[in-house]
Amino acid sequence: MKGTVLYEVRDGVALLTVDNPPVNPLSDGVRAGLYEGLAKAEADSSVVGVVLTGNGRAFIAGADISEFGGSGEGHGLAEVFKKLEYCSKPVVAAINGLALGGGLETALCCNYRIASNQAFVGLPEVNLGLLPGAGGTQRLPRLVGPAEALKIMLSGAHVPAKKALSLGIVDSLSDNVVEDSITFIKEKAANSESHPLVRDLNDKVIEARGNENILVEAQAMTAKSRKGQFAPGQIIKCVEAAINLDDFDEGLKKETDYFIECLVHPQREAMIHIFFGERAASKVSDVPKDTPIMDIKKAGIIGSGTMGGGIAMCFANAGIPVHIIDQDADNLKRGISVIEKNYEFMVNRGRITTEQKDFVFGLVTSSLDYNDVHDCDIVIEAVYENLELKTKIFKSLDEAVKPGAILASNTSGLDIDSIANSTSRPELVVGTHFFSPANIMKLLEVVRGDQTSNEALATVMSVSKKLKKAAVVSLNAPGFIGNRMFFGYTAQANMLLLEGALPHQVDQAMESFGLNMGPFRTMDLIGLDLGWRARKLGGMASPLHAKIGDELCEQDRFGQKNQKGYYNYSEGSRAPNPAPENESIYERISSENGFTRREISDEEIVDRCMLALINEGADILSEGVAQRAADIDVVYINGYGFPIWRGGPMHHANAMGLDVVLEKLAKYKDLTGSDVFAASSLLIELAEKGGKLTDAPSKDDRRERLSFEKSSVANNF
Ligand code: 3H9
Repeated sequence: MKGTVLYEVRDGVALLTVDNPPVNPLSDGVRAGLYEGLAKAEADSSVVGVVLTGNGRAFIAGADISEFGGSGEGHGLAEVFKKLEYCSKPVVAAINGLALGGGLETALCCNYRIASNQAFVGLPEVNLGLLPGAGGTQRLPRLVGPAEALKIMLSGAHVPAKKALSLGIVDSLSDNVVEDSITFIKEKAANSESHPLVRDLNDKVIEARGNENILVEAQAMTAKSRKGQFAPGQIIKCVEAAINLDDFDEGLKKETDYFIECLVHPQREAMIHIFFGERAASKVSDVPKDTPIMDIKKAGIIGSGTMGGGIAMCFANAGIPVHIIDQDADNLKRGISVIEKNYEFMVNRGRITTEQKDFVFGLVTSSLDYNDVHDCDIVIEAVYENLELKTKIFKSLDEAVKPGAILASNTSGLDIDSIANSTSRPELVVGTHFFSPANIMKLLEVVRGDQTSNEALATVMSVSKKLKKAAVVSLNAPGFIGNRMFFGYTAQANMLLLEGALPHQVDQAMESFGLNMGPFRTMDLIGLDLGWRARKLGGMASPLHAKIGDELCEQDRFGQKNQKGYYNYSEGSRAPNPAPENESIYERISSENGFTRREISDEEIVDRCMLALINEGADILSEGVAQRAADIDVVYINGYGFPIWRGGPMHHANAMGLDVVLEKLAKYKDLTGSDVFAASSLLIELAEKGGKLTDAPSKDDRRERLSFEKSSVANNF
């Protein structure tokens, strides 16, 4: 059994402390401990009341997520909550830290709730494709009103203690939560005959009856932010039941039915795969757990452009002082003012207070001299992609920055080993590929060079957690993980265009599949001219898939940057408008390259774009560039707008079945004759065993097997 509940009697009060490190989920041992602890307190006539708290930083972080999909042994949560709610002695939840999901639901079954000033509460089940299935959807609306409860449940937000108090989720705050709760419950036991139960507080739900707006607004709130997700609609139906049903237990039954529908829905498995995947990605299989971590007290950034400024904000937001260097005074001034404007925007939107803005912006300093980053523990170079320039900068940094500090490059595809070899400390050089806008996008690809030390890697992984990034380690190989897959995906979209599909058809098909943005809108956003210019400079011919894009550039159509690319754009707007004038170009280039344009179905579009991702992902895995299949999914979801509810390309392949993936690859290889659809050997190997991509064997020899061929991704961007 996992976890336990410590029991002691202090001053006539039973103190039940949930002990299931690190965050006290309600595993089978905890459920048993709670049930038995409550029974013991009830049976002990010297006990007048019960205090329920948690050990360490959490009160209770929810149901044990690893148990979902299993058989669910021992006491069920409903049984434990019934025991708690109908305990013959008054119970106060002493919320010492995080009370999330089933954790907050536990507290809502107690008569009273006192929270520490540092606590957070919330019902984030929606992020796992679930709903609060242990009474949360029925009790929270009774405490805070249906509209507010819907906001909390549909956003999955962690509500800070002060706000929880103002909303009425907790009754009071304390700096000494356990001791104060003991005193409080003794006093209540002595002076009150009855003790409140949230289930009996009906005023707020009755008041909402007949007010259609509450549910309509909730639907509107999720239509965009949780597009394609199943659980939000289920949550709304639960709250509708809370509003309209007179009998609380009837509402609970509805909640259970809707919860089970979520539990068996494939989105739940996909989203929990990503929850554990993000946590697994932060662990590097061959870096021992006890590897020393360097203390990062100050960071330096080279370059004050969009990326440099965004990365600086990440450090400042994490409370780490950051110094920005630029060689050009005007650029630096502009860059710093962009950072200030970003923070002002956040204040205006109510995301941070003016005091918080002053604090974080106060952590950002700047100058023109490399020597001013000499005392930084990590320096991240964020200038434009040019190996020669980066190598030069690293030479200067190596001289200017104190020994022992990490030097990182924010490159999206250049060879980290070449950069590292220009310094006297290659073991301290690492790639940190942030995604734009760096202060918002969650993905961070951490590129491990040939000589990067375990300490440097472990330190960067640890600091990335402070920066609230989903960090994934990639070996130093062309395109790393994300851009290598993206290359194959956009190339496939371009092949579909050559064969007869139109950009808006491809985009609509992929957006209906769940992507935030279809490939042609994305290419217009990035700029069509990057690859075209690189090819021109290098005297290279356009590869087949780039023929149309290059021709558009020849006609001065570079994408959003000059308001015309695959689409047309109005001044100041990112909304794509049709570009019928391009159609004759598509027809001409198709015919020049021997294609007879044909009708292409949405199914073929989605299949071919997805297969390009899956097949490349399988190669990335078999080469050991990514440690595990879930890492690739974490990259794609956090950096490329892939829908979380599909669990990432690798999970999607597993869900389809690898035998089906192979059949489809064979079909499209026959149809197109393209090697893109020649199945990866790993897919064949795993399909033969009836396995999944998550079963891919680890590669011990992976670091020897790779070489960096700079040319292979240069063509795409
Ligand atoms: C629920 O409650 C359903 C009910 O309504 C109805 C039931 C009928 N279970 O994230 P961290 C592990 S659904 C199992 O690195 P942090 C995590 O995997 C649940 N394990 O720490 C990791 O393990 P490892 C609703 C869990 O400080 C370790 O704990 N609750 C759970 O950055 C440390 O986690 C949620 O959705 C769990 N519930 O963040 C909350 N939670 O060391 C989910 C964590 O082996 N959890 N672990 O990698 C979180 O959001 C974050 O973990 C938390 C701490 C904010 C708590």
